[in-house]
Amino acid sequence: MKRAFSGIQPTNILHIGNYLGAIKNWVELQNDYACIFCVVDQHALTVKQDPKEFSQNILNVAKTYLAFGIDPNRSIIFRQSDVPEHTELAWYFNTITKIAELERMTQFKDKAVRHKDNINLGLFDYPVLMAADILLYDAELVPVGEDQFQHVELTRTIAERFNKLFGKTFVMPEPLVKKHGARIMGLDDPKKKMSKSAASPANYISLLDKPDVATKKIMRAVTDSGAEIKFSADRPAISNLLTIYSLLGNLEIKDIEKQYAGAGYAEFKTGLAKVVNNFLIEFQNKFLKIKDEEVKEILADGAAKAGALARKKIIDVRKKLGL
Ligand code: AQP
Repeated sequence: MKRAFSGIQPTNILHIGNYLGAIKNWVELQNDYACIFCVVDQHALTVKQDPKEFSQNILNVAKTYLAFGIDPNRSIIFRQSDVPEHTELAWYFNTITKIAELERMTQFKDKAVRHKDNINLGLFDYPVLMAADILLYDAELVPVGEDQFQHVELTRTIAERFNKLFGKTFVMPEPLVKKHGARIMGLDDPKKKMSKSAASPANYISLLDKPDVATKKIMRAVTDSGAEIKFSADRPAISNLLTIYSLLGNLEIKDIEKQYAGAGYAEFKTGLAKVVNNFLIEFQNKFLKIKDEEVKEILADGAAKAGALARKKIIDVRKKLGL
């Protein structure tokens, strides 16, 4: 069976964009791929974390995977810091990655603006660690949202370069970016993607938002000029809300447009809030039933399985490098 790898940073509680752009696709992939899903906690350290909150966020991300249907009996679920081969491989990749290549990464440029007081080396080097995450496991497929596409491209460049320099070692991974939901935009700024480390919680709908909080965020979401409920490239705000409505409500956009023909934003947003809250309540009911202890056991088991694969690979890499 071919292998797929993906991960999410525990920088906060996950949002509906993380679900629609990533986890939703992972659940289906389990039927056709041997999947490895990581909680990439070392990546998250590139942005300031409160240690206590961070520990709980790590468990919560794994719990989110489980609540959405990632099955630990079929897929490996583990955390990055439990398998030190990730950072070891990243170091080797650092020595063959060009600074100019990292300077082109849009996520770095974007985060450097948002986290002006903490533009650290780890933030700059993030894509190299991500390349190590993927290549360590010979993953053929990497399901991600659109924002991560550039990082997977760089991963391919690094794999190709290493293979050329030291002989065939790494499998060339393919990104899997789904057409719908790959880029859910911020509710407070539909020109930028929804992001869990955004400065304001009004940017995102967290998967653990209570219904009244989610409703408030939706009712206050930015709208475009013109009152029509119609999807269009030059109307990013309403198009984003329609996308969310369609994906969480399992409805075609054209049917939603028909339903709200002649209606105002308030009526449409009330309908959207209902759909979002139904989705959140169903998720939260499952999430809250999963105990921390249960998650810790699943992560330990996952680390043992991932660690065995990683050790085998790193031995080969060291040999190729002459170490
Ligand atoms: N807005 C989004 N729409 C669709 N997919 C998204 N993803 C993230 N935001 C959206 C996808 O979710 C996965 C997890 O991403 P991550 O946590 O590793 O980092 P990220 O891409 O930087 O996500 P965030 O939410 O913006 O987190 P922060 O604020 O911590 O950086 C990836 O597959 C991503 O594509």
